[in-house]
Amino acid sequence: MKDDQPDDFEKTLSEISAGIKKPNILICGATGAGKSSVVNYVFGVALARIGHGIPVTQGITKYQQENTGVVLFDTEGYEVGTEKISKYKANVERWINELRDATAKPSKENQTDPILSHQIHEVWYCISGGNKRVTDMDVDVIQMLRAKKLPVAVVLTQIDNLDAEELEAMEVAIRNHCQVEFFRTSATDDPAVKAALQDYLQWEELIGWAIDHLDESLREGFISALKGNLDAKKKLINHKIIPLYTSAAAGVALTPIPFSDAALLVPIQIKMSLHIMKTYGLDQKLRNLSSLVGSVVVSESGRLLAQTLSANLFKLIPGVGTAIGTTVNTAVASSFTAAMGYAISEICFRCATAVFEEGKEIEWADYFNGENIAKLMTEWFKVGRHG
Ligand SMILES: Nc1nc2c(ncn2[C@@H]2O[C@H](COP(=O)(O)OP(=O)(O)O)[C@@H](O)[C@H]2O)c(=O)[nH]1
Ligand SMILES: [Mg+2]
Repeated sequence: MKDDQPDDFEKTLSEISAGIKKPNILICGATGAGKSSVVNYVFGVALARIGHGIPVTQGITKYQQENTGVVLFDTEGYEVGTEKISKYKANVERWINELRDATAKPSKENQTDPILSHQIHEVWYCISGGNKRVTDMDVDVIQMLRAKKLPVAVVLTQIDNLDAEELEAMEVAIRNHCQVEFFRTSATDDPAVKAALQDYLQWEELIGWAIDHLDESLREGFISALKGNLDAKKKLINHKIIPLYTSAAAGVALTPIPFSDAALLVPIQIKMSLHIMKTYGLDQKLRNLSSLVGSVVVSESGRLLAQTLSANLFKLIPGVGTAIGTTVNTAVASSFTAAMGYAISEICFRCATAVFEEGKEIEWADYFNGENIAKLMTEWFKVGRHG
């Protein structure tokens, strides 16, 4: 392997990031409503860590990281009973109007993709259970946002501060006055409180709402930015990401290529593998992981192809045809790449489960190796592609 390859993997990873469109999410609510806690719970602490934000206008801070798939706009909020209350609504409204004007008149910096980069795609409006009430101000701001045709969800936060009756009263108030969907949450990390609230918490429903209200083109960014949610990530990988690369692989073999040229598929497989790894958030966990994953693909791809051939696995794929003896055709190229994608996704899923959900320290090379990839690829050829 050349010395400069690890840098190439980093570069590929940056290219992947650059190709992912990011939704802009506006986080509203009073000071202390729990906005930062919601963001940390859903996306992980790294995104909203103090000091990372850039003020975009008075009272609104933008949180964006190159390798994270969402852009968050955190509003400073308002303290109940101060003159900031009236300023808050005016501020947010003015800023949304300015964004829309900028979108309507493409300028130098937004000409590439004005619609996507210069508007708010959805609003999460936090109302704290700690305050035990929905204020006129909340209702007012929510109605203003709805009038602008923005998708708005109320995040009813800190429900651990409410008894059943108080919760019911707040829900009635939100239903009657806000007329938007709402989701009950608590960011408490007390296991006993969490267990007691289990039937009430709606984090998953909030995330489902958030995905449903984003344009298809923005969903990958959102899902990849989520903390955990490994099943949603796996689904995205299987249905959206791997197919991009199997098509690319098929394209390379439109005119069947000799087996000796199968290395032409390797760059596609490397990019696919890094894309999968990134979607599970593993790139943020370990910088060197990209070179490990990349170099395993580089060194194993040829051997995996030979093994797949000698085990007659391609025969299980319709459309492989008679050319199998000497050349890689589109069916071979795409099924081989799909099988590898499945294998890498399974391995990354297991790593992510161990690292993020079980808090384990793992030896990456125990997971990422030719033997594990081969085993899972065989599984794909035999059963996986049917499920
Ligand atoms: N009991 C409880 N406290 C919370 C919860 N979420 C946030 N808090 C606390 O409420 C305060 C304000 O939260 P923060 O997320 O900073 O609110 P922000 O000002 O809207 O960003 C902090 O002291 C948090 O620790 C929750 O779900 N339950
Ligand atoms: Mg905050």
